[in-house]
Amino acid sequence: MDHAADAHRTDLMTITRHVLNEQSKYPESRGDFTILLSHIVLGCKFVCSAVSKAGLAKLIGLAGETNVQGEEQKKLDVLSNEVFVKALISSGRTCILVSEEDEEATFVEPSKRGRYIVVFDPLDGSSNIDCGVSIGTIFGIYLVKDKDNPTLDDVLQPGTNLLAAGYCMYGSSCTLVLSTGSGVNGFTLDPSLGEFILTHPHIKIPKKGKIYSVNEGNAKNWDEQTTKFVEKCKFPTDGSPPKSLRYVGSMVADVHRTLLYGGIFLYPADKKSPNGKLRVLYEVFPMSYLMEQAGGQAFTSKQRALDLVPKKIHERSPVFLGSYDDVEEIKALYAAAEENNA
Ligand code: FDP
Repeated sequence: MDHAADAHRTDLMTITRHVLNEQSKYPESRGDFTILLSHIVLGCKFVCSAVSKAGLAKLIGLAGETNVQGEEQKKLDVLSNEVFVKALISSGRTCILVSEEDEEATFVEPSKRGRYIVVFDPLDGSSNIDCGVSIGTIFGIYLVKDKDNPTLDDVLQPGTNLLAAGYCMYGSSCTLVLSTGSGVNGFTLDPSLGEFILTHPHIKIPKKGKIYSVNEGNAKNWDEQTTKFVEKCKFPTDGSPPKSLRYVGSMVADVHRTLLYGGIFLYPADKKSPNGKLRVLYEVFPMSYLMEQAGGQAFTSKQRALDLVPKKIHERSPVFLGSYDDVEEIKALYAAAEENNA
């Protein structure tokens, strides 16, 4: 028996303990962020449980509604959204919520208002629900300027203003990855304890990866730079071996693998979708923030992704994110094209 390992295991770093430790570095902190996070964690635990029981509980199936992006909403999306909205409002720490499922931002009534803005996609990767493939929740947290007078402008901030971001992946295990601005940590839900335990401290993305992740079915509509980049992944000209292709079609799963193994995830613009598919506030920003915090990069084809200033809450943007060197390559292709056009 490995007593040393067991002894180690008796000192469990739960996500709450971790955030409290972080908070203690700021003496002026009043614990509001820890309270907010515990409500997000509650939402994640609920969704995790609902996802794992979905087949049994016959939760799968259309709810008969269509969301703002014109996609059919599944019951689990509806349920997850309701749970997160209620958990966030009841935390008493939020003032504006932006959810992928709701057309308008939710302004929390004054009696329940706090300082934080939460942007989130309660259940991302919905096309994978019915077949039981990994899906996830993505969230980003901002501070409001004036709690007594919150406006939509408070939400339309660049990603560089994020205070924290994370995602929870409902896969073979339930993993919550979080950054509060000083690195990235991963926590795995121990179902017997009902607690997220720190299992992936200080995640650093490899500087260069061996995997690219993209929906190649869209290739005929890509621009020249994306086409060239993917061609180089398959037929490298520098003597390196070709990269492997992995694409789940759930952003959380594809980004999680990219974060741990390295490589690049891309959802570029194409002729049919000139702004790409992914939403700036609750997909591109949180994932770009995590990538940068882990030592990687995120690029839109024009600029650093976190520098975008969205004009609408459901705005979309192309994105290339992952290992530093891999993103550097696609940046170079766009820079060269710009030079040629100048
Ligand atoms: P989904 O449509 O299944 O909800 O933005 C949502 C998203 O999934 C992402 O999770 C995923 O990365 C992407 O769309 C997949 O899009 P494609 O099916 O066009 O590849």
